[in-house]
Amino acid sequence: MQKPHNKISGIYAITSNHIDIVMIESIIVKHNIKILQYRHKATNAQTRIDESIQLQQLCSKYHTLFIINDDVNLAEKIAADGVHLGKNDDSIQRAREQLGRNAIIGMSCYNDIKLAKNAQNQGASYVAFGALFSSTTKPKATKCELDTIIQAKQFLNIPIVGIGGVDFDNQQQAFDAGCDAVAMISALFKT
Ligand code: TZP
Ligand code: MG
Repeated sequence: MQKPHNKISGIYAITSNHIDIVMIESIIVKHNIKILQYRHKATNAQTRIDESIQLQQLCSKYHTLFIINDDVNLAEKIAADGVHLGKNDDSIQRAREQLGRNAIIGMSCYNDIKLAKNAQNQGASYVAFGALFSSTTKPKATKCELDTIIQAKQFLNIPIVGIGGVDFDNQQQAFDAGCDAVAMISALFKT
């Protein structure tokens, strides 16, 4: 089994739909971001390639892990550090075959401990639970109680990422429950 990655800690930055490289760079520096995910729900294929290459270069400058949301083919194409999968995306096994043993593969587990157990068994590098708090970015996201994190922590040995409405005021509650990292979109990018 791979060793848990020590860069999956602290604030896990996820891009909003508007990519501003100068602003993202200042956030990486200010918050010592060790992992950044490119999440873009609307852009066309070429823009996704162009933006992800720019972000990849930025992340390598700061030794920040660079993860692509949903799209295993894009992650492979630009040689990102990994991919983040949800329930409608490729399987962990499929992503692992395509990206190789060193790729970071994250899995959304919503509020489902069984899903997290399976993800760990299938070789996920980390799991994400959420939404921990109410999220303006994804208002219809499944709600996940902090107690689910406390329970999940007892048997997971891969890092746990908390997501959904996490900001600088409530992040400590997520860390206290057992999150290794907290993912933020609006708290970082929507000022
Ligand atoms: N999954 C659950 S909530 C969410 C995702 C992708 C959005 C998180 O964004 P924000 O702005 O940090 O609540
Ligand atoms: Mg997804």
